[in-house]
Amino acid sequence: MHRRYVFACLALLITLPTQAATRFIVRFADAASAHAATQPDPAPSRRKRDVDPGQPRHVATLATGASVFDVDDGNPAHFVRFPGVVSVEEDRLVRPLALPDPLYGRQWHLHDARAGIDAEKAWPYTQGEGAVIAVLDSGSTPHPELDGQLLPGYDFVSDASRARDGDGRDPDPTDEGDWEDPGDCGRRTGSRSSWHGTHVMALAAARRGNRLGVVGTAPAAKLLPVRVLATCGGYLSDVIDAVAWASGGEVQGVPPVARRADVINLSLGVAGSCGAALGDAVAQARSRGVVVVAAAGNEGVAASGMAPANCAGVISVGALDRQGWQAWYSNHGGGVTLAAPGGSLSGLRTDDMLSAVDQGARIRWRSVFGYLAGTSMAAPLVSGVVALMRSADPRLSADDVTRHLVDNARPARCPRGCGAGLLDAGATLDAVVQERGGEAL
Ligand SMILES: [Ca+2]
Ligand SMILES: [Ca+2]
Repeated sequence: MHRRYVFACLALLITLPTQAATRFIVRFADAASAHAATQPDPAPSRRKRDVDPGQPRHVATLATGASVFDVDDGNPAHFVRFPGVVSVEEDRLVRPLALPDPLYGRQWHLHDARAGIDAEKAWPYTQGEGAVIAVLDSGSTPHPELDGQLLPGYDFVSDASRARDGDGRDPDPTDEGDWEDPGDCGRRTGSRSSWHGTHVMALAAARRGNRLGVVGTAPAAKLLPVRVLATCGGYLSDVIDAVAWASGGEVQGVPPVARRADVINLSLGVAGSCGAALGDAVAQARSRGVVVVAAAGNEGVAASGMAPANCAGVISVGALDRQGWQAWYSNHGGGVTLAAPGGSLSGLRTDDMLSAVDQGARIRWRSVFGYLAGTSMAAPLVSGVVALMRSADPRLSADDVTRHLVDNARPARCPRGCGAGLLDAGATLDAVVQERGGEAL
């Protein structure tokens, strides 16, 4: 199954016909012969073309002086009519040599015709080159899918008692595990470490073509890992400072970010109003041109009651299931900007979202892949598409980004409301490129 998808994707990247060869590269003995062969027929005759389908048509002259011709019936014998021909060879199709990512076929959220975001239509334009996605989350783990993807991030967890790295803020955003023992955080039962930040980051920008695992929505974008969540969550004050820092603002005691993010992903939330301080941080980020994306929440209630999804100017993302319908757990209503695949959470894991995680139940053990579901998984798909958009047109404002995402979303079955519907990477990138003027990247 996945092989078929991978090949479909390669065909898109190449966008050349694969049937019988009709193009030839021809070398001539001298410039005069080449010139004679590549000049158009001074008296083109429709009747002549009718009886001579093999008339080579000049396509291009190459830097080496050789010429490229199209021949309708693919027969190189037609070149005998040209004087001074030295060699005729087929213009062969060259393919990318990277091997496919073996788990790509299971990433229905990227390519399923009904429930996916149609990423394969967006990738020929760009895979996110030059764009930066800040992921404010539990931090990153060493994982081959993130090798070369991570910019120097920061640990904004100020409370050493829950940070598990023995201190407050520091330049190492590594996830130390967020497992809970029974009784922690006021909960009776314990839980395993989630490696939530790694999963979210790989959904946004896992490496593509590395013969390993999964593919991110914007696989050539860079990730800025910012740790704000630890055991029992994280303080809003740390999130506020992290939004400021990732968007290029000054934060006391923290060196400025080397490259400000194009988009900030917030797969986190708390019930209640946005609040003035968080609202200020979001407004300042947007004033610097940074797009802020937040998960709408998993409580099955109105998204308008969940911060930061309800902060003014934030793109609030609801979740759809494997069938492309509103996920049962997703927050909903007028507070949702649009929706993206988040997994069914039905017990059938393959209907959830596959991404990179660590296998450790408490501390890091080894890099693996695993399924999670939630609006936390939907948001990074939107953030990834924002990176594609910014890569295609860095001049897009935060409002332009929202408008394109909304205008190009697909209708989704959301009886309780999921904003504009299903995120559509292909249609959105089509629109961005068209508005840019259609010039090549
Ligand atoms: Ca620390
Ligand atoms: Ca990969």
